Amino acid sequence: MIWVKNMDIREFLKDNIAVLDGGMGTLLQKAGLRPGEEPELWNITHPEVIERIQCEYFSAGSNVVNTNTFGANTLKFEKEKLCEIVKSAVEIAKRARERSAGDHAKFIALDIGPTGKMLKPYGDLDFEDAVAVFAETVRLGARFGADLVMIETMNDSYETKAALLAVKENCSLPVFVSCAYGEDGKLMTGASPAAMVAMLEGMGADAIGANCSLGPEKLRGVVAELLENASVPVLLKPNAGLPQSDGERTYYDVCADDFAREVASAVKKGVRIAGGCCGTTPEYISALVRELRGISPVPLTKKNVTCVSSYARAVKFSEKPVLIGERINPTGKKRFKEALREGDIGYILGEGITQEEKGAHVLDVNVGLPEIDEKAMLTTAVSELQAVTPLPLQIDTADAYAMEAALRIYNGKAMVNSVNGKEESMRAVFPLVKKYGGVVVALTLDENGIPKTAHERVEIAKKIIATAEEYGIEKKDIVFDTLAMAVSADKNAALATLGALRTIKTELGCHTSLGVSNISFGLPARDAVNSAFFAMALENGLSAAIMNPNSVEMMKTYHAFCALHGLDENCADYINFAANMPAAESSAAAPAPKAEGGKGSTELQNAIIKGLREKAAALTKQMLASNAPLDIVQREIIPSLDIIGKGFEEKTVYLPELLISAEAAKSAFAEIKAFVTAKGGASVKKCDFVLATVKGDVHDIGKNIVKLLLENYGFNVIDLGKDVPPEAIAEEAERTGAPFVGLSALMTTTVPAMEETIKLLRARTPATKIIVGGAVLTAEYAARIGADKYAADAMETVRYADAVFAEINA
Ligand code: B12
Repeated sequence: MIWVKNMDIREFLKDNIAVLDGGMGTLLQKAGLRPGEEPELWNITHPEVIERIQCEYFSAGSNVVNTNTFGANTLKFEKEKLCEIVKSAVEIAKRARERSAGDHAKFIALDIGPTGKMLKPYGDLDFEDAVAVFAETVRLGARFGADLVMIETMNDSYETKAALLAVKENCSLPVFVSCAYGEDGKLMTGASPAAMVAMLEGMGADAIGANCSLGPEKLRGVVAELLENASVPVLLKPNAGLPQSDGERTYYDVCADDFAREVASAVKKGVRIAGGCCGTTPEYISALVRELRGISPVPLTKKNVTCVSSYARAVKFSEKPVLIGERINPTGKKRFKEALREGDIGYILGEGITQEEKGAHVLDVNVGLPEIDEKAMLTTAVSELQAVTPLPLQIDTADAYAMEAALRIYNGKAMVNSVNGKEESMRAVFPLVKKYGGVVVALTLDENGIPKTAHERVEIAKKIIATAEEYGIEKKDIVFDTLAMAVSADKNAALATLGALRTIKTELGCHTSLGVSNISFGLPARDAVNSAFFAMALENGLSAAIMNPNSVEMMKTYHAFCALHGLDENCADYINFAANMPAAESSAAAPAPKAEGGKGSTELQNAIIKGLREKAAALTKQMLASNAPLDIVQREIIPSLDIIGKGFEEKTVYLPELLISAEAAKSAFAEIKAFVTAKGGASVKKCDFVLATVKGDVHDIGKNIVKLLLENYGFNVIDLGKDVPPEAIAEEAERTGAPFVGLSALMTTTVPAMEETIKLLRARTPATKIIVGGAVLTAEYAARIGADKYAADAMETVRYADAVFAEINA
């Protein structure tokens, strides 16, 4: 392959391995970049340094060199400055390419890193604002002549989606997307490589990979999962191992030769695009190029994986049938309709969580009612559901505007319900599936209605496949619903549906889905008919069922089928299901409810664990009628946060869930606070009490409880909030002359800030009594860092403060 300028890297990749560059940040630090200085500004202040490094990379054999624009975005720079930065970044890279040695292919990638902010609902950056931030940089990069875009080091799937959408909507350049996976093989917010491949490939990424975070050896598992799922080229750009410090300097623990050998072995397994991240240098790239000599690329293969995903989970359509919960749908449900009219999202979330608990793998979301704004309701329902359940969703609407809006903000690769054989339907839905990705449910009906025979339904399926192909949608992303019709109205209804199902599965090689319960319409004892039909359909190749997971009959059928079909090792799932069946249904006694892995033992605890803000507040309000406020804190709020915190430590819970639970805990606490305040608290004010969570720490739930109780006992609490620098605390203590200062810290990493604050207080207000608390502290540690008192909880704080106050005033 002879490289020519302006060649499309996708062409190059067809039969070549592409070598990327190595680290930039670490080299800039060596060249004098100071801590806190923005590396992107060096495009303007030190262009010669950037050019030298990039020239060295090209000369070492890199086919792709990134512009020095990792953090170049409008959140960090004014628009004009950003333009100047990106313009000079691309120009520098072009000069480096001209000056460099070797006549190998040389591409310039516009480098895009994360914004550093969390997106809503976990953080405060709006999804569309994130898209706009990335879009600005993308437009500049394309305008100044980058050959491709490299989105890298992303650690959250939602932000990655925003970045990719911005690229797709603002230029036609090829785009590679690479994420930073942790030791557990997941992104910080929980996505697995398979989930990321599903979403990114669906949206049209040209290559997908892993970079940064770890050395090449530790990324082996991640790479294997990427290769197993991705049909597009896989990219690998690891660190030179882990950073180590010898006291004076930081170095990385994998040398160039070991790095090159390990990365080359990944290339032999199928990686197509390889380079290095933090700690790697031109020497590493030279070693890699040497190691890759003579290795030919592993041919790319279509993986034909049918997969839907959420921010955390990938659900594959393979052997085990997929259960799609049908309950979020107002059809025939009076209470649901009321909830929709009243905008009662809590009801919808409750339906979602129950179905998840009952074993659904995907949740159908249909909120269509003529009298409501479906687009607004659907997007709200989708984002709120995604905040409380990791299950992928099936967006179910006949309104293309609502569908687009929901697909746009969906975090992952959604199921789309539905398209059908009508021209109009296909023209409306396929472009959306192409743009946002998705697995679309296709109903085998067209302008002439629902055909009576299996044969005609299969013909419609063929037409749908052919039209989808025109839009660039592969048949792996279509799941056919051959339409279950009431058997009470047509005795052959079930057989026609099953015949079409079998042919589509075996002859057309497509996955299938059915809304199972329609079959029994008009009949008594519907569960019996539904579950028999479900079993027949599964036997005829049903891949997924839209069904009611609360129906014990249906779940029995499902678990029995899986066990009988060799899909359930040692019948473990079946046995577990049978053991937990409601007592009336099972011959064994139903187990008593108990707190088990990740679950609370009361309704309020579970509401907090699940992050149901409204429910947590409502339950707390109810409980306040007959329980002491502090008891609710001790018995409900703290244990539930402990459960979620333990899950977080054990990596069964990810940051989004932790954040959502904290929000629910706060809403419960707000009720308690309102209750206590309304009761009036103490009437006599005792004295000032300065309270703060120390610098670097944003945990404030515990501190706020302490505050509430102190106020209730008559102290005038001056709450400085969270993440408070030592100086600010000392200043306030000095200004007020408060006899007490309370400090909270919840992380090992922030205890030093507590110690620093105590030192400062001792110097400036030696008479102040310092009380410390927070989950990581112990009495011994508190004594060691010079505190007067360690209090394990809010009540102990009050008792101590009261005692000292009495002493002072004696
Ligand atoms: C909720 C929570 C969050 C919420 C906080 C929301 C908020 N507004 O507070 C969010 C999601 C934002 C969060 C973020 C993070 N968290 Co967090 N979080 C928790 C969690 C689950 C519960 C904390 C809590 O509120 N407990 C309930 C309260 C009531 O208990 P408490 O604080 O101990 O308070 C009581 C007593 O200690 C005492 N007390 C507290 N303060 C004070 C002050 C005084 C003066 C006194 C006298 C007494 C006192 O009285 C209180 C009432 O009885 C804990 C796990 C756990 N079980 O503790 C992890 C935990 C603290 N978080 C942890 C981590 C790692 C993080 C993150 C770094 C995660 C990340 N990768 O981003 C970030 C940190 C951000 C930062 N810079 O601070 C780790 C800390 C590990 C460690 N040992 O250092 C923990 C332990 C989880 C874990 N097991 O891994 N977190």
